[in-house]
Amino acid sequence: MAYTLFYNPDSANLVIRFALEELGVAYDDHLVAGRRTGRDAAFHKLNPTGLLPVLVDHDTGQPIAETAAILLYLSDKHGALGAPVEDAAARGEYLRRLFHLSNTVHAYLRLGFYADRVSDDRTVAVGVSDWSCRQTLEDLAIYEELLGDGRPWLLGAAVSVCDYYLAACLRWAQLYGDVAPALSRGDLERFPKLVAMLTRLQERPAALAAASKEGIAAPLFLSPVRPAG
Ligand SMILES: N[C@@H](CCC(=O)N[C@@H](CS)C(=O)NCC(=O)O)C(=O)O
Repeated sequence: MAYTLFYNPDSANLVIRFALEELGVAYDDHLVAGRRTGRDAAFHKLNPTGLLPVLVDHDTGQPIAETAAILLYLSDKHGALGAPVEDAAARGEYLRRLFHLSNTVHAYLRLGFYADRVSDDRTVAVGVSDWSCRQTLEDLAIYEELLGDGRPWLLGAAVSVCDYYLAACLRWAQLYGDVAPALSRGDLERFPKLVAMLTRLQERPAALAAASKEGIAAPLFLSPVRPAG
């Protein structure tokens, strides 16, 4: 095995699994249940934040954490699903989108998912959740505009980790949240090019293979359903 993916079904590790399946590399996985506060000492040694995902690269024995860091690491190491350093223009575009997905889209959604952790006051939690939803809708308008030149994928002609990262965030936004899911299918209908991209992505064999390994049934990104359990 080249890698071990530490995971909890339908958590941020799902994005990494999409990338591993697209790359066709050999990996196994290790289930880590529960919330970060309850995770065991061995896991905290791999990632002191207690957060998933963690990917161990068996070439180095090193654990890598943080979704975007793992995606960048894999795309660089395997020369696919991203853009090479040598192509400065494409690389700049890749890094810009990947970092935005990580430090803005995913981060805002996390606030909405865990709004109950922000405050015990229900009114505050609802406000945080609503704010997270509004911010995400603003970001989706940017991605819709990006697809406006007819490109099939966010970075252009080829699918990339950015497509999967955005799609997974939108899946979770329709399913989870302490207060309420951030988005509905109706919200997504305002972005038809994005919907077309998600439709293509959720039919890819790698996407379906990754989902099935986490007990997730189709459809993956548009009107998804929660996995059982
Ligand atoms: N900044 C981290 C966030 C990852 C994250 O939110 N992980 C969630 C799973 S979706 C987690 O481990 N949550 C457990 C908890 O907060 O108790 C990343 O990008 O990887």
